[in-house]
Amino acid sequence: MDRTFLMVKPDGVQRSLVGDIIARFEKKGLKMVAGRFERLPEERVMQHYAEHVAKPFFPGLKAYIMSGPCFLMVWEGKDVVAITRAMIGATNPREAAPGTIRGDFALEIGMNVIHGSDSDATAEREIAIHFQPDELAEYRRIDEPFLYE
Ligand code: DAT
Ligand code: MG
Repeated sequence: MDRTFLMVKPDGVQRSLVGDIIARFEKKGLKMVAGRFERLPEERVMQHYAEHVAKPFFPGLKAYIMSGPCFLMVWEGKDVVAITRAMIGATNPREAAPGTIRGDFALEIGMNVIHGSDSDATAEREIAIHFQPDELAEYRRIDEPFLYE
């Protein structure tokens, strides 16, 4: 089954949005297979945002992402990367469509509530940065026969 790495950022945690965000993915039919509440160490922030370290916004992004605990998750489902990116919405919450997480819950690009992997390759890389293989649970959702045809 396809997997992705999702992370509620410190603003989402501070604003008590973790439950609402998890509920959206659960109700969609996706399956959470790992979760951890954690303030990210600098080393993993640098690995996670390797593609952005040289950009002008990176110092602000790093300070923000380390400013408080995040909620880190791995989710499974068919086409889970594309589905969750669509549910998360555009990077800039001002441009994110209503009904998306960023469209409904945020105003600023520098505090956009949630991270989601943008491809299968990125997902594999990000899951490996943040989780050990034995932290991913294997189980069936009891409603799977009514989710997949
Ligand atoms: P996404 O999180 O939608 O995958 P991204 O990978 O391009 O977006 O950027 C990672 C994060 O960096 C993004 O969620 C918010 C921040 N960011 C991106 N572009 C920015 C900008 N122009 N100014 C401030 N922060 C930015
Ligand atoms: Mg990205």
